[in-house]
Amino acid sequence: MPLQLAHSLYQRLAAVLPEARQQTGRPLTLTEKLLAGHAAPLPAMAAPEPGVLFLLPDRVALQDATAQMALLQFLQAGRDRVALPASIHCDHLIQAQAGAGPDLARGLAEHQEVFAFLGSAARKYGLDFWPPGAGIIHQVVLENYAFPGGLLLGTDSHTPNAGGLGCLGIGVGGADAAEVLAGLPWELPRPRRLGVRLTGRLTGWATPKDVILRLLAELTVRGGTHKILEYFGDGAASLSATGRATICNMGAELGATSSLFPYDARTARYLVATGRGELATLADAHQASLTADPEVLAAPAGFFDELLEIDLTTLAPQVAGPHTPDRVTPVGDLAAAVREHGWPPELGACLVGSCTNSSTEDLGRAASLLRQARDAGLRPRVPLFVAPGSARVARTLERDGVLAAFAEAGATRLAAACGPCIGQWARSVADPARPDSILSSFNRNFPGRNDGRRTTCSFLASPELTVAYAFSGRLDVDPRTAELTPGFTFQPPTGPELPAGGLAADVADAAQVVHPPAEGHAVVLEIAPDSERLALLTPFPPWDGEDLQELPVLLKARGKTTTDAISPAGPWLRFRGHLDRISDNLCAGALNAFTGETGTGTNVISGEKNQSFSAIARDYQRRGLGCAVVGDANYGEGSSREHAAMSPRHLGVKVVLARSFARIHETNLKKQGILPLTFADPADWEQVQADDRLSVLGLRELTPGQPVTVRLTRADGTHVDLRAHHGLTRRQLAWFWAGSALNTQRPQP
Ligand code: MIC
Ligand code: SF4
Repeated sequence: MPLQLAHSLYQRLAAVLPEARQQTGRPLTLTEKLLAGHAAPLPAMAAPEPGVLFLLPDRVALQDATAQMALLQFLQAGRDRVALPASIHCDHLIQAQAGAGPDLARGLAEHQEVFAFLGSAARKYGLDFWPPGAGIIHQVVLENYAFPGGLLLGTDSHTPNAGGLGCLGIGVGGADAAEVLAGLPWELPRPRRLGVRLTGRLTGWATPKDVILRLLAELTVRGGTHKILEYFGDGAASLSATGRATICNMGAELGATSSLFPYDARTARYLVATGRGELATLADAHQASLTADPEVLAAPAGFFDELLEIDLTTLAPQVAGPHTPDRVTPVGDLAAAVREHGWPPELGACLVGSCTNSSTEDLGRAASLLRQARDAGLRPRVPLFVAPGSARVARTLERDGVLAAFAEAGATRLAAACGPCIGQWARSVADPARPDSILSSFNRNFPGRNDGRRTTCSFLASPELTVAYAFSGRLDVDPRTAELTPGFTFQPPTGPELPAGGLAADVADAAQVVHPPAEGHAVVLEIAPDSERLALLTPFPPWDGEDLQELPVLLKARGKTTTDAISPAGPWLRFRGHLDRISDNLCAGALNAFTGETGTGTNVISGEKNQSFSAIARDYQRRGLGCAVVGDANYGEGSSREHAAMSPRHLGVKVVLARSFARIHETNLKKQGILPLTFADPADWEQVQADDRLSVLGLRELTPGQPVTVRLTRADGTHVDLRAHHGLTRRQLAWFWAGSALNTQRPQP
């Protein structure tokens, strides 16, 4: 299948690239080639719009926590089968507690209903199904589905992981996926091109994680918005395919649309190691289409909107955190930073795994440190956890004795799943009231994300450093240089790029993919009418044709408001298929600018204070009122979860007015029929007061590119008018009128 997809794509690239060069009048970057190779003929309903691309992806990947809503929306399109190859991966729902075996058994029993629904939908509509234990979506995609030059959409923000293989991976909300699965082209504002030239070689303790942490320090969590990062140069060529995947994966933390490495011998080596030698041979024959044109590589400045350069030789290992991935400190400065900021120096846990850093190379190199420590008679000072990225990685590492090194060190082996990375962690702590620090090789560290405690200081680093710190046990003791026992200091980690015998081919039965039958008509969709986990969707009502008038402000959020704050995960993942139930978590982690509280506010109609936002919104709804949310900068940063747009929509939020938005969240709001507006002058955020009523005027005249007026009516009846921007294209305007994007696709009765 991937071979066939690749074959037809390479033919298409050969046909369209000369034309694309002619159109632009210059040589092409790799990003431009892949966008041109996937351009859709314009859909009949939309004339060309400046700056908007319509693309035909090659594949779609869904993970269990987002697949439920994506499929519930797909059902509404009334199709018999998905229109393109797609897969479902069960990885987010397994909670880490006692270790892989018991955790998987418990998870299977606890979420049986959801897995049965997803499995039946996969068989009925023609998707591959990867059961719990098979691995984390992005690792399984890298091993099986990603191919050089491909375009892959995934209902998860770390889908760009596939860029490690030269495959353009883009994270989307479930509504986007549902449309693409129903055969529609996918719409993307034309991204800006950010070139990153890598020179030199990584040395000592520096790893690919440090490349992306360096970029996070420089660009921040907003710096990649609406950009595709394209890496090249001899430094890029020196990195392994899985190391490249780490860098592309965490491009999501920059807010980037995607990240991409060119196809070369190292990509081929990974394809061969994962049993796809034929694909490598095919890609070799088309290498010119799968890398930037030589003129671009020779003089990149003229071909990218922005260009950065990193000399890998100068990179030192770094640690990010707490609370945000762009707060980056070189390890050498960490002890001083810990003292200066008063972060808890004691580490409560060290965790290796997640979709970012759980390859055979990562865990093999980390294990080299475990062996050094063992030989010196050392034991980790803090609980150490290890989660291989997939069953296949786990099997390979078992074969090669790597997991034995972790076991010898007393590490708890977790299932090949997301686990503590998404708050699926029954963490036992001696004193829950006492904040501590944890260190992981994950990609996100927002407050409350890992163990549900907002006070835990979560730090991120490479798997190698994470393991080394387990032996110093403290953030203020540099494990690279400290004498951890008389006469012993660590030597830098070492390990093979790929296992000598390739990745193990035979995976235990339970962790194998289930391919769908050729025909799914007779398959019954498993969804109980009285389920508390799954509920069929009722379409959102269309716009009533009126301006939004005098809406109470449900929340004015101050500071970083991630999707983890708008729709927390952890225990709430239970209700990802039940819109009404999950809406009880609405904005439970958002900081209320009026009161300084987190997750609660004042009902301005009844005057009741300290109410949860869901209770307030439900009360306004009972009174027949809608409401508005006011957000700060980069509102909706973090994940692709569309629950952060669907829950507000379900509870009556009509408009979100923010200083700026993260890309996926803004699209999710549009898709679900909420109006996302940005202040023309970001300083106007300050103007919004607790008892203001917010109106949006002139909605009938809403036009792409034209500003709108937001009126704040004060308690004393006076008003202030502000200018705001909406980013709706013509096609997206139709979503707003219809009440949601899906309403425009629904078969009419
Ligand atoms: C995440 O890392 O935040 C998640 C959980 O993988 C999300 C998807 C989700 O919320 O289900 C993401 O990154 O898109
Ligand atoms: Fe899973 Fe964490 Fe990766 Fe999200 S970031 S897909 S929760 S491992």
